[in-house]
Amino acid sequence: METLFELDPVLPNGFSYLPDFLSRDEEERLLSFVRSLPLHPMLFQGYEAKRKVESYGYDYDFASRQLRQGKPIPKALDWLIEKVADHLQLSYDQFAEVLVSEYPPGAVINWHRDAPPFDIIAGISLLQDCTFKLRPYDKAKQNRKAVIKMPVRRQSLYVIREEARMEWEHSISPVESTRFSITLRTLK
Ligand SMILES: O=C(O)CCC(=O)C(=O)O
Repeated sequence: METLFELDPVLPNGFSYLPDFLSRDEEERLLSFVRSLPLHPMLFQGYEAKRKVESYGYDYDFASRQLRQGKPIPKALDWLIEKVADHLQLSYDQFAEVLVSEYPPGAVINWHRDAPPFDIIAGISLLQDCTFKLRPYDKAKQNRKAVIKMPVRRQSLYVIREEARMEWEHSISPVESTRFSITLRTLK
């Protein structure tokens, strides 16, 4: 049975959530930057998703399953990377990939675990809240109904690592109006 935790979800180990990670001014600053980027539709296994993306630092190619060197990480994001690194007691340099995503109304991200080369994932939400879902990763498809749903607010930070990274998968339900996210990833 699906479970909706509105206030105090029992989250998997390794998943953490910090609402109000950004101030309204910081969010505005990031929004003007991401809106200026030439984002392109996400391609996955030959299909064009509704969401648009651009990756920096490294770029994981889902067709060849290879990590490629990507465009340089924009300097305009340095302060954000420093802020997340400070919060997680990591160094700036550990964040190897920055992915900017735009979810137009109705866009989703389907169930997945992140690509194998990546380790910690830190996600910052902009402009619009979303419903974030987690479920145990179960290749045998026995236990796929045990879904945790939680609201992830604009200006918040979530972090996925360890058990939540390896033994759980996540997805986002269709958004009602445009949402942007910036996800930072370390390498294994
Ligand atoms: O937009 C988000 O916060 C989720 C992004 C995500 O799951 C991904 O890029 O793999």
